[in-house]
Amino acid sequence: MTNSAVMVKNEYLQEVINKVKEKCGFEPEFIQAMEEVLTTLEPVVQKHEKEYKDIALLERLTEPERIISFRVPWLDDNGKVQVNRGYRVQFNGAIGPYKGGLRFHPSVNQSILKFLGFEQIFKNALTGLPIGGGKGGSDFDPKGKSDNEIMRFCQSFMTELQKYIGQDVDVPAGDIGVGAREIGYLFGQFRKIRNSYEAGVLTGKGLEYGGSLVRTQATGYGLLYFMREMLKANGQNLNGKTVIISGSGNVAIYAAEKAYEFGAKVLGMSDSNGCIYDENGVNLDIIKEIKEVKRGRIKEYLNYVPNAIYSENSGSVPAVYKIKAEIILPCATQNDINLETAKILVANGAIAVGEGANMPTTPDAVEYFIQNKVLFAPGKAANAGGVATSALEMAQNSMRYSWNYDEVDQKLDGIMTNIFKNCEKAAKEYGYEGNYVVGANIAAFRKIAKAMRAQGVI
Ligand code: NDP
Ligand code: 2IT
Repeated sequence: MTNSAVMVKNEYLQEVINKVKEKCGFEPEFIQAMEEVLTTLEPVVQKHEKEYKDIALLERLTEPERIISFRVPWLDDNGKVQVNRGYRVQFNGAIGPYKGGLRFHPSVNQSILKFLGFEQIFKNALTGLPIGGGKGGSDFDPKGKSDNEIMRFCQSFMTELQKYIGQDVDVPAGDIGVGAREIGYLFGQFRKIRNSYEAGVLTGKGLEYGGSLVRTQATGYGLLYFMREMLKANGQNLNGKTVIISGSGNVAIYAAEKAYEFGAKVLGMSDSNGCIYDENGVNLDIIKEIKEVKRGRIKEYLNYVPNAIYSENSGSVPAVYKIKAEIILPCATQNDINLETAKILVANGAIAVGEGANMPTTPDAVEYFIQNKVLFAPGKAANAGGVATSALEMAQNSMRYSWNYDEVDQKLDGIMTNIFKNCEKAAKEYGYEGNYVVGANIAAFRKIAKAMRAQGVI
C-alpha cells in the first residue's frame, strides 16, 4: 500500500500519478512524496471518482498554486559577493494562509521544497487549525558562517521574500538550518521594509517580540505525545524503553527531552558526520551546549563524556541506526532509513518508529516496518506539533495576547492526541486498522478535498 512500485487499480488515480511523474521527472523527492500519498488514497478516490475527476481535484492538488524563485546576493566577511537561490512554494491555500518552514541547506532545490510543501498541506490539515501548505528556503549553507554573514544573508533573502508573504497570505517559520537566530533577522528586515509590526507574518519568533512559549520544544514534544498515544493504543508505553534518535537539532533535542520525561532512555544521537552512543543515556545538557550554544559537532560529546563512543558514518546505513533500541526516532532529514537500515532495526528488536523529520523513511522501509508489525508513526502526523504550535503563535499574535506555558503545552498535547485518534479512526474505517500511514493520508485528504471542492475550480 505504501510501496511506490505498487500500481493502483483505480484508473483516474493511476493516470494522475503517471502524468505527474512525466511532468516532474527531474523531481525525485516530490514524486516520492506524491506517490506515497496518492497510492494510499485509492479507497477514497474509488468511492468519489466521478466527483473528483469532474473538477480535476487530484491534478490540482499535485500542482502548486505558485512557486517563487529568486536571486539572493550577499556580502561575505571578506567583502566578496556571494549568490544563492531562494524559493517559496505556495502549494495549497484552501484551508488557510500558506504555512510552512524555510530550509537553509546546500541540498535545497525545487524538488525538495515541493515534496516538503506537498507534505505540509496534509500535515497542516491534520492539525485541525486554519493553515494551508507551503515551504521555502535556499541552497545557502549556514555551516561555518559568521553571525554577520547569516544576518546579511537573511536580510537579502527577506528583501525579496517580503513581496510574497503576510500574516493572511503566507507565514514562513524554521526548518533545517533556520532557528530562532535566523527568524529574528528575517523578522527585523520584514519590519524595516514594510514599516509595519505584523507579528503573525513569521512564527518561531523570540518570546520578547511575539513568539509563543513551547514553540521551540513543540515538534519534539509533539512527536512524543503522538508516540505515547500510539503505544497506548497498542498496549505499550515508553517507560523503561531504549531510544535512538537521528539528528541533534531542534526536533531531535526536544524529542529526547520528552522521551526522558516519559521514562525512556536515549542511547544514541547523531549529526550528518556520525553518532554518539552513551550507555548511561545521552546527557542532553551537553548536547544542548554543543549544538545550541557552540554550534559544534556531536563528536565533541567525547570531550565531556570520554566513555561514550563516537562512530563516523560510512556506507548506506547511518551509524546511529546500528545501535540496538526499541524506539526509533528519525529527526534529521529525508530518506535517512532505507530498507537495509529497516532490516537492521527490526532484527535489533525495534517496536516503534516515529518520524520527527519529514519523509525520513523510504517507501520500501515503511512497508517493511508495517509488515513486521513495527508500529509506525508517519511524519505528517507525528511531527505536526511544530506547525500546530506555529498556528497557536499566529492566534496569539492576532489576539495581541499570550498564553502561559501550560496552556500552550496542553493545547499541543490535545492536538497531537486528536491527530492520533483521527489517523486511527480513518485507517479503521477503510479497512487498514493499525496502519497510521494510510490513516493520516486519508484523514487529511478528506478535509482538503472538501475545502477545495467548496471553493470551485481555481
Ligand atoms: P536542525 O537544522 O535544527 O537539525 C537538523 C539535524 O539533522 C542536524 O543534527 C543535522 O546535522 C542533521 N542532519 C543529518 N543529515 C542531514 C542532511 N543530509 N541534511 C540536513 N540535516 C542533516 O533542523 P530541525 O531539527 O528543525 O529539522 C529536522 C527535521 O525535522 C527535518 O526533516 C525537518 O523538515 C523536520 N521538521 C522540523 C520541524 C521544526 O519545527 N523545526 C517541524 C516538523 C518537521 P548537521 O548539523 O551535521 O547538518
Ligand atoms: O516541517 C514543518 O512542519 C516545519 N518545519 C514547521 C513549519 C511551521 O510553519 O512551523
